[in-house]
Amino acid sequence: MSYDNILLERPQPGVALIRLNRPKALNALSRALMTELAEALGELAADNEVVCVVLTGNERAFAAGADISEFAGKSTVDMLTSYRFQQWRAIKEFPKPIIAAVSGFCLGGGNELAMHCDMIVAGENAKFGQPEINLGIMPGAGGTQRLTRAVGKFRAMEIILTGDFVDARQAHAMGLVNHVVPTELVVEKAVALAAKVASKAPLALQLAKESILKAEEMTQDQALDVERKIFYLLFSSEDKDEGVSAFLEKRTPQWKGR
Ligand code: DAK
Repeated sequence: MSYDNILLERPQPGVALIRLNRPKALNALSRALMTELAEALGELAADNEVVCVVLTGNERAFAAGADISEFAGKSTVDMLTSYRFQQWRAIKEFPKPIIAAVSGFCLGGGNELAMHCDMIVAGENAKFGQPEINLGIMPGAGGTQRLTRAVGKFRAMEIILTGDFVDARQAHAMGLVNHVVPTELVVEKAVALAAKVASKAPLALQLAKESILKAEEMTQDQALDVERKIFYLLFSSEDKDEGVSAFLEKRTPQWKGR
């Protein structure tokens, strides 16, 4: 499939790289871009050659938020009837591990998009924020929830209520970011991390991701129950037999994703 607002690459075996590509608008998440992103994720979810995905922007911006020009003149009913929740659902429900490689501005819906990912690698020039308050609105794609869970109530309050940005080191100290690297190395680092992830058993990766996300959605008892059952489920996979045999035979496992 070909896209106008994103670029799709295969930098390593098992790894797909999506670059948001509206540089003149700091990768603002227009409806067209979000539609393409959702389509690309659908394509990658179904592709057995892809085990892990990296999502990035460019050096100046990961994404500066929703495209504000699309908000002009819109009413509540316009938003309710036309805003495409399913585009965000494709990201929320993407089954494979996805790593955000963030340089420059990562704001509003851009930060919410990064927080939909499973890990965040930041360049030293990254700036994270939820500046919706300056537009007279508030985060609407999970910012009040995911940011609060990531950094805690008091820090989330300050970021969302002031609209101030935090830099990469501050975001790392808060637990929003996995790694901070020189800006020019952010994609390289994220792809290397993705390649490491992609070398593991694909089914186990997907089910571990699903189980980790339950920690945010369920009580601990419920989530422990889900974890145990998912763990048992993997005992019917060929990769479990292969992983255990390879360990016992002191050789590298050959995963099938089955
Ligand atoms: N939308 C549209 N265009 C944008 C943009 C945005 N978010 N951010 C930047 N641009 C455009 C600028 O208009 C400018 O275009 P030209 O004038 O050159 O044509 C170009 O990008 C360069 O920007 P600046 O000239 O402003 O560059 P600066 O370096 O001076 O400033 C900045 C960079 C990032 C600080 C500034 O551009 C800025 O403050 N941008 C807006 C950031 C912002 O407020 N973001 C939050 C938007 S609200 C939902 C899903 C998503 C959302 C909500 C609900 N549901 C599923 C329900 C998300 C909402 C939001 O993100």
